[in-house]
Amino acid sequence: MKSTSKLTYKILIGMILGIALGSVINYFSFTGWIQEFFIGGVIEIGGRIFLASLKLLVVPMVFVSLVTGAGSMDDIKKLGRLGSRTFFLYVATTALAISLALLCAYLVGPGEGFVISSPVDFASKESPPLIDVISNIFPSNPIQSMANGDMLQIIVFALLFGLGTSLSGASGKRVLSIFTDLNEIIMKMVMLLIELAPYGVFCLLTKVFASQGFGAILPMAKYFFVVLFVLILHLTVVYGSILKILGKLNPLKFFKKFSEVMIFAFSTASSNATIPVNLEVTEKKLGVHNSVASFTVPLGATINMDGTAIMQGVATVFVAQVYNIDLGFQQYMMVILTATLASIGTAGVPGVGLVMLAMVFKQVGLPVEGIGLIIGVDRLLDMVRTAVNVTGDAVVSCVVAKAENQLDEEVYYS
Ligand code: DAS
Repeated sequence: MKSTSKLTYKILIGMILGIALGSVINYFSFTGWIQEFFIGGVIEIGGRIFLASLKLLVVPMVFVSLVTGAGSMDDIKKLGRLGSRTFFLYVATTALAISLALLCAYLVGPGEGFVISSPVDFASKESPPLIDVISNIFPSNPIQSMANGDMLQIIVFALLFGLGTSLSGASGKRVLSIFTDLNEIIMKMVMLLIELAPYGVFCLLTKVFASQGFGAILPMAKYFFVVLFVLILHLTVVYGSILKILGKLNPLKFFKKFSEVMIFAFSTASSNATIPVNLEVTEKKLGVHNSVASFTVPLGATINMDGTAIMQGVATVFVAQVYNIDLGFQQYMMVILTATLASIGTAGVPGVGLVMLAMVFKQVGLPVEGIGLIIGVDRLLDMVRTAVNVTGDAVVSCVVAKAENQLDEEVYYS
């Protein structure tokens, strides 16, 4: 455990050095070899290798841990109960997040008095219609789903495969023991890769702050800080209350142990890339049994995006105010529904929140090019909201595991 907190400090140092160096490079707008060789070469390569090393583990880890988890479930009714509890909590926290965001944005008015210099055109990517998202959840070709990294399809196939082993007597038990050993091996690979984290986080943050700096925030300060405020409010008050009230667990213990996962999510801006670290910490440090975490964490990375919903709530009010569009109560309700459902069908990768936002704006008749106004500060907000997204996944995992008596409180409080 000591080495882990030492690693957390090393990751924090990597983070602080990356932000500081990137901001200095941006402030003095260095060019020449610093941009070409250092940022464009060393930093770019370091960041890409770190991200790729995390992503390479996602599909094998999700598949193996889910088969192991589902296979150890001898009671299909239990899986049904676990699935419905998890899905309900994920949808409820996302709806609460966006409602909180709409309320705070409505009270503060981030878009009031904002003069549009020149609306930036935003080529919105088409989001898949919801009917396709739901029907496509059942994979027609599981190998292709794994090759494409389609998380919902991988989850469904792994659950079916795991249930198949639990219903296959002795032969199923033999297959399950192989997957259990594979799971251990993959967890060890995660531990090895986590050692790279301080360097990877340094590279990723140097690159972001060298290009973005803090300058991009100024014209959008009101919008930026309203989103940041609601993100922090949801992270501390909502998740703290859920842990305390629903899980009867100490929130401070949770945040202390989960901080390293939040730093990962912040530096990668990808819930998917953070799955291996989230699984490792949720199981090994928060005491959530594999049969729960292997299901709730990958599922959450895909369908649970409270941080993203918060950005969408504030962005909706901001753009409506900038363009002097008066959205009625019904349209705000439609925003809540659309954003909550939109988060179900999209994977946790950088920038996906903006793609979903186009879907929300279309639904309520807001000009999609309004998204072009917020792109400048979106990368920094994406990093923070991804940290909130993955925290929501782990909070629900702890609460559901506690309700299923699958949480080892000795580990949680160790
Ligand atoms: N970066 C996304 C994620 O990985 C969140 C977003 O784009 O809003 O969760």
